[in-house]
Formats: sequence, C-alpha cells, structure tokens
Amino acid sequence: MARDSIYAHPQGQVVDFAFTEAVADVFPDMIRRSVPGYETIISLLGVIARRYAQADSRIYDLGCSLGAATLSMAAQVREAGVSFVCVDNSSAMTSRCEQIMQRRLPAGHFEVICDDIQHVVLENASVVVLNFTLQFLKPADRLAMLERIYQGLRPGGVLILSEKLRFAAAADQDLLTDLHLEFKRANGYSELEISQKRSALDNVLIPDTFEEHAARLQAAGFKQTVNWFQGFSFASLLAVKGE
Ligand code: GEK
Repeated sequence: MARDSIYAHPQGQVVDFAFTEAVADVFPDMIRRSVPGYETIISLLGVIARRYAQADSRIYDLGCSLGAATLSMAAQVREAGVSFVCVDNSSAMTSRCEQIMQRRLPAGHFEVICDDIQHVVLENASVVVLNFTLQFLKPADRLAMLERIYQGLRPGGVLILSEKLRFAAAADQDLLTDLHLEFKRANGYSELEISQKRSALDNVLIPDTFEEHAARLQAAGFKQTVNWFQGFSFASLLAVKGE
C-alpha cells in the first residue's frame, strides 16, 4: 500500500483539498490512518447489506473512491440479481475503481460512474451507502440529496451514512478533536502534516452534529435512524425507510 506523505513537506500556501491522482494513489493508506474505525465500518457495512439487500435490486455506493464499501458488501450479499452502482466525481478515483471492480466482481454485476452524486438517478435501491461523502456536499444541498435517496429506495430499504461529526458543546468538541489528533500522531503523521491537512480540509469538509443528521434524515422521510458505530468523532448511522 503506497504511503501518504502528501502534506509531509511545507507548502507555501495550502490549497483546498481535492481528490486528485496523487490522493487516489495513496488513498487506502490515507483513510485508514485518518479515520478512526474506517476498516471496521467497511467490514460491518457488508453485514448490514447482507441483512437489507433485496433480490433484483441495486446497491449504490455514493462517493465510492476505490470501492472498498462495494467490495465488502459484494462479499456478503446472498440475494439473486443484486447489482452495484459505484459513483464518484473524481476521475482519478473512478478509473482505479473500475479496474478494481473488473478484477474482483463478475461482469454485468457492477457499474462505475464518474459524476456528481447529485446528478445520478437512483432507482430500485435496497441499500445506499454514503461512507464519508455527504460531508463534502454544500450544507444547503444535503437535504435534497437525502430526499432523492429516499425516493430511490424500495420500501424497507436503508441508507448507511458515515460522517465526521461536530459537537455542539465546546468541551466535547475539544475532547474529541484532541483524541483524533492523537490518533493521527499514533499513525505516524507529523504535526506539519496534521496542520496542513487540517487547513486544506477547512472549507471542504463541513461536519454536522448527530442531531442535525437525525433531523435531516427524518425530514427526508426516514422512519428510524440509529447510530450503530462511533470512533471518536467519526460515526456511522443507519436510516431505515418504512415498509
Ligand atoms: C470509502 N466511500 O472508501 N459527487 C461524487 N463524489 C463526490 C462528491 C460529489 N459531489 N463529493 C465528494 N465526492 C469511500 C470514502 S472519501 C472520504 C469516501 C474521505 C467523493 C470524493 O471524490 C471522494 O472520493 C469521496 O467522495 C470521499 O468507503 O476521503 O474522507
């Protein structure tokens, strides 16, 4: 696995973070060392998909990057006629994802689309995954995205929504930020790398509180939302559409 050293050297002016070729090359290492619980979430997404996948339906992986969530779900789903749709608007990600899927999944069982997830038509879905993607949409666009997902889900279908959370109480925010910094140090990131990456993400990754997510999911129509996983400030929610 190629090691992430993108922010290891001083950058005169740190530009906004983007999912470039350089990022795609080191992405598995970057996300594993930056997101507490990422590998556990990926593995357990498969179990959730195993429970909720419906025969002859689609499973969407929105903001798929290299398709880790899809591979985990494909290894678990047993129903007949399930096909996977992976979407990302970074061509650096989708070109690599396409190659990985061709190696790992049977032809005709998947599609990799390079587009904004806000433009993709969602239909006949039993499971939709937004694994650390909604946080990159403008806050004003997030409800419309969830409404489109809700409309595209079959009755009884689910959305798995993983996000970095914000905390309303300043003391909680400080504590969890501190633990996340320690996690990055423990994974070998230097103070320079941590601070440059933080500046790069400042205007790009805008987190919501759990309460904001829960209220938005309810407004979009979901009947039940549970927080099924949390590693420091990184959480994954399961939202269920009623029968
Ligand atoms: C994983 N889910 O490994 N439309 C399409 N893609 C987008 C958009 C958009 N509007 N905005 C951002 N992306 C993956 C990890 S990474 C999370 C997801 C992270 C894409 C972006 O190009 C990137 O590939 C992905 O969302 C976010 O389970 O890096 O923190």
